[in-house]
Amino acid sequence: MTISIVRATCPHDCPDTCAMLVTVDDGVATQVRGDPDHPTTAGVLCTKVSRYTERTYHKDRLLHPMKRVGRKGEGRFERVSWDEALDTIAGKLKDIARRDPQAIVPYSYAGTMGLVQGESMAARFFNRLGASLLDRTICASAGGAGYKYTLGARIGTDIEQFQNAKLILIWGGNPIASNLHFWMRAQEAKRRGAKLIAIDPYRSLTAEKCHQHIALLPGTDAALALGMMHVLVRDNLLDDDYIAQYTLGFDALQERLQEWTPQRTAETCGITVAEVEQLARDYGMCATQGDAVAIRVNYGLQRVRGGGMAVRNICCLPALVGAWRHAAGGVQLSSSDTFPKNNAALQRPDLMQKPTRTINMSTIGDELLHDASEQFGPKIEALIVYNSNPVAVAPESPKVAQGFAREDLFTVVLEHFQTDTADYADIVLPATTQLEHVDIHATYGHLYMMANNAAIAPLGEAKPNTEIFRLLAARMDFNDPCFRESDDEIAAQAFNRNDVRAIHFDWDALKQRGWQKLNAPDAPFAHGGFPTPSGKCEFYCARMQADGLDPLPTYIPPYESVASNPELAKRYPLGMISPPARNFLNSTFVNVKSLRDTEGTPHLDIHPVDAAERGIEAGNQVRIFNDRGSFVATARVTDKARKGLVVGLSIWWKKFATDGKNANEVTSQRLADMGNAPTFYDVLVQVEKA
Ligand SMILES: Nc1nc2c(c(=O)[nH]1)N[C@H]1C(S)=C(S)[C@@H](COP(=O)(O)OP(=O)(O)OC[C@H]3O[C@@H](n4cnc5c(=O)[nH]c(N)nc54)[C@H](O)[C@@H]3O)O[C@H]1N2
Ligand SMILES: Nc1nc2c(c(=O)[nH]1)N[C@H]1C(S)=C(S)[C@@H](COP(=O)(O)OP(=O)(O)OC[C@H]3O[C@@H](n4cnc5c(=O)[nH]c(N)nc54)[C@H](O)[C@@H]3O)O[C@H]1N2
Ligand code: SF4
Ligand SMILES: [Mo]
Repeated sequence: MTISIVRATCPHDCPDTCAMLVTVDDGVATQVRGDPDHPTTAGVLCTKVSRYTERTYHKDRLLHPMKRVGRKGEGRFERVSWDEALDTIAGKLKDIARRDPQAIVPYSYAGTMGLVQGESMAARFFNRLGASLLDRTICASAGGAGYKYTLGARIGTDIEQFQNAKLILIWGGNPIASNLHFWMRAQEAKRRGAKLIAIDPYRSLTAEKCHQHIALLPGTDAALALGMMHVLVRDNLLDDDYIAQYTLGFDALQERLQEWTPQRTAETCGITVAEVEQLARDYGMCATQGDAVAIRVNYGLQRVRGGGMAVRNICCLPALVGAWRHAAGGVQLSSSDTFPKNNAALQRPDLMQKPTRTINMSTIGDELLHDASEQFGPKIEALIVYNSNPVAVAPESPKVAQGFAREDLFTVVLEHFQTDTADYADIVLPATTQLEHVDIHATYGHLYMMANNAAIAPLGEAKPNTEIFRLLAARMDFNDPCFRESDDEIAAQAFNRNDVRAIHFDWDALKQRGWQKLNAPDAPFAHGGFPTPSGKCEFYCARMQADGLDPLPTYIPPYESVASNPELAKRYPLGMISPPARNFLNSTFVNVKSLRDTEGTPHLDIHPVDAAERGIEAGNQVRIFNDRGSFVATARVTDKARKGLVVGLSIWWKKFATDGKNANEVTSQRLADMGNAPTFYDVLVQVEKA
């Protein structure tokens, strides 16, 4: 018997990217726990990932390649050999590529956040093939764009500083569920006397535990930030010196803010004037007294039409009050641009022989149903899906499913499990999990480079994504030496050592140690130095103007809300949001029984008044519908959802849901103001007893 401890990294799409210690007993992983020495993990994993071995050794793991024998979507498959599977795929891709390789589309997201099992060998393969590019917009691109226009890059307050803040705004996020290790820091700040304010239309687990909860209408955050700025200027709660030295366009901003009186703000946001006034004064007073004020803004608020602008407006606040002067002040949406990733080496865009079109993953339903045209290019003939479950997670699912069901579409899915998407595949290929392969990680919530060692041998015939694309590359006669690189060789190139932040990066050492902090300053913008074209925080942004946007902070109302679309609201009077459930990670873990049992069945939180108007009682099955589709859930009558809003925690696999459908039946493919991003929480519905 040999027991060993292997250093690993949680691969999931979560800002925390925890350091894990895997106990391996005679080749079997028996336990996964958080590394007590890693400063942000602090020995704690969330419930989901503490069950990682349950997921890895799950009886339903895909263990060998399969080909479809039933109808698309039916889920009937038959085992084939790797040779047969790969020969079939290579034959088909060669045939399509002879006509036009752009008819082949990769579809992937962050099922694993690893830089190796994500976009390395896969990207090289598709670049060399000349396939369509994929615009990976499904999560964060609206907010990311708004953040970058204003501050220059996704760089923000270090999570390791938040415990020193005196006021923390938790804005559009539910960290108890989705950013646990930030919540641990916020709790510490609270113990040290900080005030926590949640800004969220829903009384989430987190909002419940903050000192104050401001339940604004979904999609109105941009207005709230404008109203706050109005009060800060009106009451002179400003850091004049910081504004003069490190910001651009203050006069124009001041002009714009005149119209955003607390009265108008309160009406737009569906809150009281006192809430607007007090929030702004708390923020401004705390900062001008010299204490650290920090904003943890999350992606929940940017899944609406004006989502990019909302994040942009919020990003203007810290500069106005000089919050960046403190290491514990400022704002954090994502830390990802602090990592100097070497995408040129990982992804080899130079292998692309000519420019190709880009397909937006957030409108995959429409894209799959598009015919060939001058403007669109060739009809999509093949889709290679890895690290994603689009049939469950992409908006307007009825169209997505219709697209995937096309008989003339060739679909390959690399997966751990027979997901809703895998049910539509022609060929399913078994992929390894994080315990079975090597990887290296950047993160979007802290500043450590993270290594993942393989703890156990691949289960069954599973192979890492990289190996699958290596084998396909060989069959396609792609001869560049990069197609023969090992996973370790790829990982060793992940960060750019010429960049001072990764100056200490050494893959062999990182594998041994597990993690290492980037060489980045504690307070990134204490003395300005914003990576914008002007070098300043841009209240006025010329790039936005060039991109056809308002160069100043403004409010863009939702596509679908009672105020912005009263005609539609006559038929569909309730807003609906579908944020993450605590025990799932997007659609991952829905098939792990212990976690699914904790979530119960798909449910819909509805306010007592809205429920009574519809004769709905707690526990009733209800149908949620609009012109796009419908799904069934169990009603929970609760004032956690504000009146006029229903909340369905997500993302259920359709096949585990009550009627084989989930919240994406009713979400739309309309895009946000920036980043070609989806608008999952910009939805009107009606609800009735099923
Ligand atoms: N357990 C768990 N953790 C996760 C995930 C998961 O599925 N489960 N998903 C991961 C992923 S992919 C991401 S992108 C991240 C972050 O994912 P986020 O989308 O930021 O999710 P949450 O942190 O749950 O925060 C969403 C909160 O925003 C609120 N919200 C919705 N609309 C609005 C609005 O218009 N304005 C405001 N102010 N609030 C609004 C919701 O009610 C909810 O409480 O979480 C990651 N972590
Ligand atoms: N209604 C609604 N829809 C949403 C959201 C919402 O809040 N509401 N959130 C959106 C957001 S923020 C996001 S990020 C997307 C997430 O959407 P996705 O990125 O599709 O995330 P998951 O649903 O977790 O699916 C990831 C899949 O990758 C697989 N996988 C994991 N590791 C590997 C690997 O190493 N190799 C291979 N081949 N496969 C692997 C997992 O088994 C899993 O099935 O969903 C979006 N959709
Ligand atoms: S999902 Fe997030 S909190 Fe849970 S172990 Fe992974 S990184 Fe940590
Ligand atoms: Mo996401």
